Amino acid sequence: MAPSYTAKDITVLEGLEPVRKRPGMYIGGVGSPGLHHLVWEIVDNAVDEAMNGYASSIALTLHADGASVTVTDDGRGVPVDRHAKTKKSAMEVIFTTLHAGGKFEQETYKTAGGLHGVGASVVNALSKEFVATSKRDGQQWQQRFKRGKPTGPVKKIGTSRGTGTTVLFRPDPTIFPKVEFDPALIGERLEIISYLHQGLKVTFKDETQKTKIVHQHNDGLVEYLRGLVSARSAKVVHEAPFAMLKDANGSGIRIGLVLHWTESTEENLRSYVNGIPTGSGGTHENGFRAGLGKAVRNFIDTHQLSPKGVTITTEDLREGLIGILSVFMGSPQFQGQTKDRLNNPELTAVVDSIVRPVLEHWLNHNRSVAEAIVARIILAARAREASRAAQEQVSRKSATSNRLNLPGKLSDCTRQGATDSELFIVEGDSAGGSAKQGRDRTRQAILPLRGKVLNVESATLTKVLENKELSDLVTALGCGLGKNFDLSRLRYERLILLADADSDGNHIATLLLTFIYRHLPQLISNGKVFLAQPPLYRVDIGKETHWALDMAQRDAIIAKHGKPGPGKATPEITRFKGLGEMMPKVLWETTMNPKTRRLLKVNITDHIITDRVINNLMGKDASARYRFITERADEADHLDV
Ligand code: TSJ
Repeated sequence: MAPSYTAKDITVLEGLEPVRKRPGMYIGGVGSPGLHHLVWEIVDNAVDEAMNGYASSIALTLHADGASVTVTDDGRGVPVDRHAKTKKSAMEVIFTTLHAGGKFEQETYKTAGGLHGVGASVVNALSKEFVATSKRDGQQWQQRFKRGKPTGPVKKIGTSRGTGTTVLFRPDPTIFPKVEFDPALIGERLEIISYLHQGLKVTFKDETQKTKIVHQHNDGLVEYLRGLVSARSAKVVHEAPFAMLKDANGSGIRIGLVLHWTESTEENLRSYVNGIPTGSGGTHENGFRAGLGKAVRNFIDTHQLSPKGVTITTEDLREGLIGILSVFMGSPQFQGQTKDRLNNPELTAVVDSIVRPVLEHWLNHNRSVAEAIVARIILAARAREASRAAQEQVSRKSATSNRLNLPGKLSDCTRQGATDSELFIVEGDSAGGSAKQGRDRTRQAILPLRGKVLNVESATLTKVLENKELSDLVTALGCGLGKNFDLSRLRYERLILLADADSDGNHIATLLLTFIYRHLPQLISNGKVFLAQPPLYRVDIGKETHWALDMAQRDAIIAKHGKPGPGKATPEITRFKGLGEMMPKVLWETTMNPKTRRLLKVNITDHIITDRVINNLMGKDASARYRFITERADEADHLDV
């Protein structure tokens, strides 16, 4: 039978059923990123109201159950008036109508509804409870929904003084396997929003931890940049940063850019489009780079500052440069696997043509600053020439699969290829010996560390590579580092740090994690780095020895044994002294055997916060640092290997 479509069918198609059927198409998946996508969607709607000039304050409450969120703004309040024909209120239409095609179903997508959002109706569809409240014209209006369906009409629930919108939602556990919001992730995002939208008051009330934070930055990007610069504790090349906030005439595009050159050897540029991080860059970043290059080169040429004997590359211009680029525009198109690269071709020329003259003007009107920056750039060019040899040597070593070039103290695994293989970094000789004997030699390699690991926080890359322990580690990993990093050459599937559970062990693990975080961050972001969990207690009962990972296990062992009495020995508890005292077999059973061990996966959510914390902690109390890093480690109990 031929299908006959009626108006009723079309309504169904525009309803929210497709969202519940295929949530992944709209929010990218039903795991943690998808779950948090719901929060970003609602927050973005409130931020839009502020961007349009109607709201000055937004607030998010994460409720004590960790599974529901309320977002409020002091804007105009969503409209509630009834549509003459449909008899439905505007509020109901907003929250029950699907606005656009799914965000993740096309390679590129255009925005609809909010600035980048899939629409609040998607959040409604995926929530087992959704309550919208609008304060306007002196009244308070409210409508409730379950799984996208209204449970009643919009109701007047009282009077109100101010205006604004409040949305409470509780994601549907039949859609999301785990409904548990991450306060750290939400807090970081809200903090960044407060910088990108200068002046906006952003409140985060976290009832799971009974905390409340208010962010408000009247100097927006400049304050954000100041935080990044001091977090890196890098010496600055000039005092006042470059700052620009400009509307591109007639295009509705607004560009914010702040720059500060430092003596650090790295470049650190963060970019955003409509407040969304663009970690993979894109056309706006390309435009910035082009504009920067032209402005600086023009300045160098005009004032005849060109150095003799070296050519300045575009990378030299940006060495030590810390910057933030924030673009607001009408219809951003995002591309790439994680949709974090801007793809609108027109943006390159727009950003270039705005940045170049403003930057050139700034350089010409701040001559001493400009000359300091140029000196920094020339230094970068000379240092690049000088350090190239050192770096090439290391990457040549690590690039080759020739085993003869591997460090002498590495006990490699016998099976070749990264699949299923693990590299254990073990501190100390005796522990290294136990690990070597206890391991599964086909797939577990051991690299003992004997010398002193360098505190890399303030060291240059060249200095880092002179450190034997670290250069051995880089060689064993095989993936190179810095500009020569190549994940596909990593020789192991996992890198596992195995250190004593005491303060010395913590210290070494911290230094190694800091090194990895600074110079091999891709290992962390790709989930390759783990901390082994050696037992904390040894329980001797008569002739038997048991090991416990924590107090609960220790107490369980004692309870199982029963009360000491005639013919029953008293359990003797010793706090674990060090890996060296463990027999290889015990080390295998408790710490290395994939079937019985417990690993912590190292997982760093956002770099601004982590940068700041690591810098604050380095050089102070080592155990505090270690606690910070491991508190941020995710449990990885059930690794199927
Ligand atoms: F995501 C969301 F839709 F649920 C949501 C929207 C959540 C939150 C916390 C706030 C908002 C929101 C929407 N805040 N402000 C608005 N504004 C409007 O929807 C609005 C208000 C007035 C008028 C008007 O023409 O009078 C038009 C609009 C679109």
